[in-house]
Amino acid sequence: MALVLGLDLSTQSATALVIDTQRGTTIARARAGFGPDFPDRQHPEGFIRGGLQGEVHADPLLWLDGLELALQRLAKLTDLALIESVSVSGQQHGSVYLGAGYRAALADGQVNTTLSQKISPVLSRRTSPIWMDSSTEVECREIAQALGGQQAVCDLTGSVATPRFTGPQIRRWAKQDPASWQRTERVHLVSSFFASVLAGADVAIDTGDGAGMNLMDIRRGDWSPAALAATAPDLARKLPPVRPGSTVAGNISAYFVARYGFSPSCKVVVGTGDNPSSLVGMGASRPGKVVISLGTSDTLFAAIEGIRTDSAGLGHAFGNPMGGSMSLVCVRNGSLAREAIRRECGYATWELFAQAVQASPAAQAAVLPLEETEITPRRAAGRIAFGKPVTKDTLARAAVEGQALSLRLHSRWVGTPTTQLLLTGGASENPAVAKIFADVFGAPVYRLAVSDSAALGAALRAAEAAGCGLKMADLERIFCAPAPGVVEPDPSLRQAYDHLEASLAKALAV
Ligand code: XUL
Repeated sequence: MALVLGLDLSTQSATALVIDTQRGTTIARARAGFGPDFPDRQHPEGFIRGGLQGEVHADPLLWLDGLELALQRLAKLTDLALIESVSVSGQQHGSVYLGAGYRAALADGQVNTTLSQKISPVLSRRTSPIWMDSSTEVECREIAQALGGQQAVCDLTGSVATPRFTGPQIRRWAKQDPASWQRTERVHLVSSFFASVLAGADVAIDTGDGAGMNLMDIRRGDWSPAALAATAPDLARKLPPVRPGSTVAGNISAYFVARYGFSPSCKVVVGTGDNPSSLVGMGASRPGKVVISLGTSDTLFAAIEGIRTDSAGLGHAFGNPMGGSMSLVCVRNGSLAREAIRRECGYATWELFAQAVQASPAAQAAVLPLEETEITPRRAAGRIAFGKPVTKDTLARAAVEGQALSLRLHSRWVGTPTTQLLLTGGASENPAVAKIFADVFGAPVYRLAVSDSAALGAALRAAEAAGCGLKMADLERIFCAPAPGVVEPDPSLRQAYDHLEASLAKALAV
C-alpha cells in the first residue's frame, strides 16, 4: 500500500480523500460542511455575507474545526498512519492574517488544545476575506494607477487588478486598520495556511495560487517588488516565499501524529488553489482539454502553452502546479443561482429540474440568472434575458443555457478550440446539465469517475512530489480516467447557439 491524502478546503466544506497509488484505487473520503456540521456557528453557507460595500468574509477558526471533523471522520475509515504524503487545495484568493506568536502556535503539538484554540489568539484579523468579496474597487484603481494602468497589471501579474484578488483585499484592510496591519507578521492564502498548519511551520505559496493575488510576476513566478509596493507597506516581509507546486515543505507536525495517528515521516507538499488543483485532478495538467467546474462558482480552465492574458480583463492566467500556466474564467453565480431557479420553478428535486430542462426546446431562449453581483461579466444582480421570451416552463433550461453560453463567450480569449470538455462539480452529475454544456460548446463531455477533483489533484501532487515512484502522466492515467458514458454534442444546434451567443454579446455589449 502507498497511501496519500488530498485535502480540499473549499468555500462550503472540508474534504479529505485518500488514494492508494500502488493499487490505483480510492481508499476513503470524508467531508465536513462548514454550515451543516456547525449549526451553532450560524454561517449556514460556510461564509459571512452582508459586510460593508460587498465584503464577504469567512471564519478561519471554522475552517480549522472543519478540517478536524473531516479528519476524525476519515480516521474511522482508514489507518492514517499509512499515509505517506499530503497536500492541500484551497478556495483561491482568501487570506488569513497572523500576528505575534503564530510560529509557536503552528508548531504546538499538544493535543489538549484544538487547532482553532491554538490559532485563535494569534489571528491579527478575526475574519478572512474570500473570493466572493467585491469591496475593493477603489483599491483596484489605486493599484492599477501605481503600476501604470490595468493593462500593465495584467501583463505583470496575469490579471487586471481584480476585487476578489488578495492584493487589493490586503490593501483595503491595511488602509482601514493600519495598526492591525502593522501587527500582522504573516499573510497566508487558504492553501498555504492549511499546508502550514499541517507542517507546523510556515509553508510557501505555490505559483498556481500565488497568481491569484495581483502580487506575483507571472513570468518569473516570484513576488513582484513593484506590485508589493503598490499594495501595502512592508508587504514583502509579511508574505511567505513562492515555490513551485512540486515542493516538499517538510514532515507533518507533532499535533497530527499525536491527535490522528499520522506517521511522523508523512510529507507535506505545498498547497495550491482549488482551480489549479482541479486541473491536475481532472487529468488536464497538459494542454489539450478544457475543464468546466460547476460549483459555488462556475469556472472554466485549461493548461496553456506559454502565457496568454485576457485584454478584456475578465479572464486570468495562473501558474499550472505541474509547470507552465493555465487560463481561468470564473463566474460567481454558479450553483447558488441554479438552486434559486430550481426553488423558484417549484421543482422539489434535481431530477424534476432535469426533466423540465429535457422537456423544453433547445437553443431558443436563454437567461443569465445573476442572483448576486457578477464578476464575469461585471454586472449587478438581476436577470439578462436574450433570444426568445422565457416562460416559467422554459426557465430551467434557459438559465443553464445562459450560464453555458456566458462561459463560452467569456473564454474566447483563450484561443484554443474546445475539442474535449471535462465536466466536474456537483451539477455536472445532472444529465440535462451535461447535455447542455456538450451542445453549447459543440464538444463531447466527459466526467471523472471520482467527483472530488480538487481533493484528488491535491492527492496526486502529494504523491508525485513526495516520490511515490510514478510520474504525473501515469497517475493521471490511473486516477483520472473518465467515467463511462460520454455525452455527445448535437451538431444541428451549432448555428442556433452561435446566434444566441451573438445575442448575449450584444446584450452585454462586449
Ligand atoms: C477563482 C475563484 C473561485 C474560487 C472558489 O478565481 O475565485 O473559483 O477559487 O472556488
